This record gives sequence, C-alpha cells and structure tokens, in this order.
Amino acid sequence: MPDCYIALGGNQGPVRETFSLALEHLVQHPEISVIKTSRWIETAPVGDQTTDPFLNGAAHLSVTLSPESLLFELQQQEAEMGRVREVRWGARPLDLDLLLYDQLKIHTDELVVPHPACWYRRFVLDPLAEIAADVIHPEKQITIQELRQRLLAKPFQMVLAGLPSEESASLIRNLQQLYPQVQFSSWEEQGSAESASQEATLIAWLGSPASPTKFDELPLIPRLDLSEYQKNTERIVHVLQSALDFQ
Ligand code: A4P
Ligand code: MG
Repeated sequence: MPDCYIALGGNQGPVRETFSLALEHLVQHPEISVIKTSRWIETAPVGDQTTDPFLNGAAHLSVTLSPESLLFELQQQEAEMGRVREVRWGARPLDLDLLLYDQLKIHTDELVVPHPACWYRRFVLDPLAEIAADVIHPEKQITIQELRQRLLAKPFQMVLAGLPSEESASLIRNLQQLYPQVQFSSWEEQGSAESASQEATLIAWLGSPASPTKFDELPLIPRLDLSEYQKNTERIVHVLQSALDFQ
C-alpha cells in the first residue's frame, strides 16, 4: 500500500480539536489508514495575511487511493472544517497538503507532489522529520532529516540567480536590511559557482527564459524557482521567512 505524508496547518478556531477530528474522519475512509502522527507544534505565521500563530503537524498515511482521490478527500476535510478559500495564505481552520506519495513525482494543474514547498519550510520539515526522518525526497534525493538539517546551517546563505546585476544588487540591499543575520549574494557575481552551491542554503532563481543563467543549470539542491515572484519582494521574503529558524 502506498505510503503518504500529509501536512496539517491551521490558525483559526480550536485547531488541536480540528486536527484530531480531521484525522478521525480520514481513518473512517476504508482506503485510508493513519500510521503515525507528529507532535503538533506552534509556529509563527509566514506571510502577512494573518498574524495569528499556526499549529502545524504531519501525518503518515497508508492508502489505496490514487493521489488525486486522496487530494479530494483532504479537500473534503478542509471544507468540512469550515475553510472558506477567500484570501490566499489567509487565516484558516485547516489546511491539508499532500507532501509525499511514495516516491511519485506528479505535476498536473491540480496536484504537485512532492509538495513544491515542503523541502525548505521549517513549519513542514520540523514535524515531518519526527515521523519521516529517513524517507527520501524523490526530487531532491536526500532524506527529510537532511533537508531539515541543511536549513540549520549558520550563517544562512541565500543566493539570488537570474537577475540583471543592478536589480540583484538592489534586491540584496533590501533583503539585507530586513534580515541582517542572513548572508545574501548573487550567483552571477560569485567567483566560483561550485563554492556558491556548496555553501548556499537556498538559491532563488528569479530569471526569465532570456536570462543567461538557466534554472536547470543550477544545482538541484538548493535551487528554488521563484521566477513568478520576480518583482514581488514580499513573496521572496515569505519564502525566506519559512526557511529560517522561526522558533
Ligand atoms: N495543490 C497542488 N498540489 C497540492 C498538494 N501537493 N497538496 C493545489 C495540496 N494541494 C495542492 O491550495 C491551492 C491549490 O493547490 C489547491 O486547489 C490544490 O489543487 P489551497 O490550499 O487552496 O491554497 P493555500 O493553502 O491558501 O495556498 P498555498 O500556496 O497552498 O499556501 P500554503 O503553501 O499551504 O501556505 N505559516 C505557518 N507558520 N504555518 C502554515 O501552515 N501556511 C500558509 C499557507 C502560510 N503561512 C503559514 C502556513
Ligand atoms: Mg494548501
């Protein structure tokens, strides 16, 4: 039976009870078993749509459902717990994300697995590492424990790639003011690409198809395609915030 891992999140209402109730409902499904759950941990909210702290957790499920059907069941639970999708990243009683489905890689409009943000978000990796430390991330090809461990490196080094040099310099100045403890640099300005990739905690690609630096040429770990946020410093900040030690 396929092994799946899901993330639980919420910051509205009695979240502990909501998590328990959602899991109780899921096990009632004949094709879902809950094998193990992490502790529920309190985390600072990432993003500025909401200031209420979150509760986050992870669960190991064994299912005979297809990934799409499992996503449907998770969304049913979200809806049942009163989630209204109004503001993206807004406050919510329950968010259930499908993180991993065996070693499958899925890229459709409705479903991306592994969940694209699961490998760099502390609020996902901290609980997930409790129950899936040795599970291999099918795209990054290292374990969940290793992915989490990478984020603990000090100083946290963030490399920006794909931007013209003036834009990159100005973004780095902005980010540096917000996060003095992080070391920012530009991929293109770096003397040796190899040393940059060895030390970088995250490489954020902000380029376009015309950029001389190509996303696929960056090292698989720790590249992250943020090209859709090219002019959106706020979203880049959220990514950084979710990767940093928030506790
Ligand atoms: N979708 C695609 N792949 C998946 C997948 N693997 N699992 C699609 C679940 N859904 C997937 O999701 C939007 C669409 O993603 C779905 O229709 C589904 O087809 P959504 O849950 O409606 O939207 P969302 O959750 O508001 O947006 P998003 O980008 O998924 O937000 P996140 O990434 O879930 O982040 N801070 C803390 N401390 N803890 C949190 O849990 N969560 C968020 C939301 C922000 N800040 C947080 C936390
Ligand atoms: Mg979600």
